[in-house]
Amino acid sequence: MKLFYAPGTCALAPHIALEWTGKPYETELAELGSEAFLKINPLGMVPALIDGNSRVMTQADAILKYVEVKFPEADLGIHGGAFEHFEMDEVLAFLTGDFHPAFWPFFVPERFTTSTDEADVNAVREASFARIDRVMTHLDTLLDGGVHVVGGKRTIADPYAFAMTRWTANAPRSWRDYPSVKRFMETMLADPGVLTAMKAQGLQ
Ligand SMILES: N[C@@H](CCC(=O)N[C@@H](CS)C(=O)NCC(=O)O)C(=O)O
Repeated sequence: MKLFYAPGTCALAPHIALEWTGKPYETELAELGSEAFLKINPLGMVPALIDGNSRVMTQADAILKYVEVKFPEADLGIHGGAFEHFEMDEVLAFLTGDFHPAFWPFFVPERFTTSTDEADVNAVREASFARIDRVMTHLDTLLDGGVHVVGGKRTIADPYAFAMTRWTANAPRSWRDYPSVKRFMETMLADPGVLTAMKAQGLQ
């Protein structure tokens, strides 16, 4: 299994999940924007995963789910019935559809305006602060003083939330300003698998 990643991106999530499985895997640094990587993922984004001779798999939540299902012994899924599984899917949809996009105008504001005026670009970036605060506040509510995002246990949702919450380090309100998120992040930052994946990506 080979994971294509770029340091500190949402690809850190499947990297941690793979680490938690305890099974062997490889990683390859993707050169974002390069012709070579566009041949691997025409969308030009990480993460991407290849399992043996499989086609290239994309989309962070789908890749995380693949790792969960492929390695049941790692117990990275939710326990319970229909409602508990709904809660897991609800959280994954929130992380993919609400949380992640809140950061796009923060990181690449120039993509969200046709203006090249620096003040306009900065205005787009500033507009992202309220959206980021909104999703961080919701994550804080989901955590509710606990250290897992869903189901009261370790699941693929934890590294997904962790990888993206790190991005608030340079936002006006960082993860340290949300009490439950802070506790969650500090717990994750003490996890050996998280530390191994971070070190492999050159992060601290
Ligand atoms: N829908 C994709 C989005 C992935 C994504 O936005 N990846 C970012 C890094 S976190 C990326 O590769 N960006 C490169 C670019 O936009 O050029 C997913 O959930 O996997």
